[in-house]
Amino acid sequence: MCIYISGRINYSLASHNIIKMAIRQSSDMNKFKDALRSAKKVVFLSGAGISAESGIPTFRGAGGLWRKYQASALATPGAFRSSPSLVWEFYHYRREVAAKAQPNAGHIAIANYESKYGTEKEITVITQNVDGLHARAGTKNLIELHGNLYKTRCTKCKEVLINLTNPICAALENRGAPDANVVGSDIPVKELPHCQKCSGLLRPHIVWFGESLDPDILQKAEAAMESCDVCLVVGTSSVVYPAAMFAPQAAARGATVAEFNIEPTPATHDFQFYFEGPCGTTLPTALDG
Ligand code: BV8
Ligand code: ZN
Repeated sequence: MCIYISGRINYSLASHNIIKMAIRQSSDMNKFKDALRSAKKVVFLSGAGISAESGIPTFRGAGGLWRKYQASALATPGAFRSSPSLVWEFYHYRREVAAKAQPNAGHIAIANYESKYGTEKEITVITQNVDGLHARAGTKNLIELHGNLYKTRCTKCKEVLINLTNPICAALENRGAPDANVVGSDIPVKELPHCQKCSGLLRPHIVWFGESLDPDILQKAEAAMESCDVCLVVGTSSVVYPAAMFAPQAAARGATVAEFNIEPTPATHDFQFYFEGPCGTTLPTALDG
């Protein structure tokens, strides 16, 4: 059976699958483990996929919707300006989901690897996730690129605080239901979380789309990426910048990069190693010494 693609190039479906299979085949795990054993500086770069097996929906997977919204449509300053109530319901829901979730074998394998080799190697975990599961698994040297669900920032005095209370304010009690048939969000602004110091409206201390990352955090992450020998890219679709640039740049300067994902990503061809499968299974194998 032939398929025609633009430019009237046609190739058999069979060869199409062979090409895909070639990309999709997992790499030689023993070869990767040799490279990891001799590494002095190791970086883990994680995305939503590492928390998928903890029951936290990823952005682009089936669970990427809350009510009728794409998560990325709510994670913007514009959404917060136009409906702080809706955005707070969204984050309240995610705080509740993450609080009930447990770190999975992938998070734990990374934390155990750090405690076992952290004295002889420089090990850094850079995460795009805001769910706090790496820290709860025991990871110490952690860079949270995009903030954390359990931190708030005052929109007036900019104070950043850790806030673990659930619900974060009385008005959010029993709110945040993800069902598509829940319409609207009408919590008056005065009942949303406010700053104890200056009574300014609080927002999640999270980097939204269109917002710059904290320069110090970005600098720390870039320094780790520029000097690592081995980088393990775990559970990320590699489509959100600047995080999506990090691993391809490391591979381009000669670092050994291994991708752990359930499917290839736009960056897979940049990397020497690709291990297909849930990272709760593949990471413990890769990190067991
Ligand atoms: C910036 C916090 C400079 C929020 C996040 C137009 C205007 C402004 C900016 C832009 C623009 N166009 C492009 C940009 C840049 C933009 C961007 O990259 N957009 C993309 C969509 C093209 N970036 C930004 O805005 C960044 N800031 O550029 O500042 C600037 C400033 C002003 C103007 C211009 C530039 C800020 C980006 C940070 C946004 N905040 N998170 C929140 O969480 O609520 S990003 C958020 O999405 C995540 O943190 C993560 O980074 C990203 C999601 O990606 P993933 O984590 O990879 O998750 P995803 O679901 O996509 O993929 C999951 C993967 O796991 C899949 O590959 C799947 O196969 C795999 N998987 C699933 N299960 C498993 C698994 N793998 C292994 N095991 C499993 N079990
Ligand atoms: Zn304040």
